[in-house]
Amino acid sequence: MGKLEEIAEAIEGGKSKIIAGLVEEALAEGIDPLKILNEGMIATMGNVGEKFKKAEIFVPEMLVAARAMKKGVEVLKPKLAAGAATAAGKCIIGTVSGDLHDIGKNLVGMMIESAGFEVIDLGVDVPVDKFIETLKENPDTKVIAVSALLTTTMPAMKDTVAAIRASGLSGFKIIVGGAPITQDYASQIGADAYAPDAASAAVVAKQLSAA
Ligand code: B1M
Repeated sequence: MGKLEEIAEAIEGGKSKIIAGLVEEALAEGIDPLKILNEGMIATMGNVGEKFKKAEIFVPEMLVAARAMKKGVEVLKPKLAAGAATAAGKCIIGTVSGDLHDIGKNLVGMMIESAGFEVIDLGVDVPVDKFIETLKENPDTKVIAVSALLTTTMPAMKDTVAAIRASGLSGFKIIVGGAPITQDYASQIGADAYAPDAASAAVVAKQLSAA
């Protein structure tokens, strides 16, 4: 079995204790960190989601897989976020109210940080008021990044964008993303940009903050 398959199997089986070692071994074998992330980890979470949809596994299995993935990402982080250098400004990031998914949001935060931003991570299940309060405390914020993973929390994303606009605060751009989010939806709710994945979120953040 190849190292990526071993990583995938360990994540799917929620083997948090061995995942860090496997990722280190993969890096030592010279496997590209992005390949480990995309093929060994993100693709595996897709499989986990499919199995959940078919009721082959349940929430506890999804949870332990997520924990294992986080442990693996910790090992990859210094490799993926190696480029942090220039001061691009502040970015406030969070997953919307009612939504507890944070792996994608954490990856987005990590890539935005490596693009030179100071990232203020509000975590998951972030009430609209928290975004606005943090924005008031950090008037030099350049980017607000809002994540949602559930179709049922897409309305919370819409409310978040609307409330930020209604606050009258300005000088920043809003980027949205997450599995159920599309460019169309982003435009519909008045976000400045949509990004399909963490790497493009960092590129878009940089472009918008320079505009
Ligand atoms: Co949940 N879950 N989950 N879950 N979960 C999904 C999302 C689901 C698709 C599974 C499925 O049914 N196939 C499904 C949603 C269905 C839908 O809405 N249509 C689902 C469900 C139903 C649920 C619960 C309702 C289950 C239940 O309780 N019955 C429940 C909801 C809890 C809540 O939030 N209130 C729930 C709970 C959980 C756990 C807590 C157990 C766990 C999350 C743990 C954690 O995050 N700490 C979990 C997990 C692990 C998943 C799956 C399996 C994996 C998610 C993940 O981490 N993917 C997921 C299935 C799937 O995604 N295929 C699923 C890897 C990650 C890297 O990808 O987050 O998509 P992702 O991020 C991507 C892009 O989306 C993008 O960049 C990242 C890649 O580079 N991106 C952005 C994300 N945010 C962005 C922001 C941006 C730009 C890009 O700009 C700001």
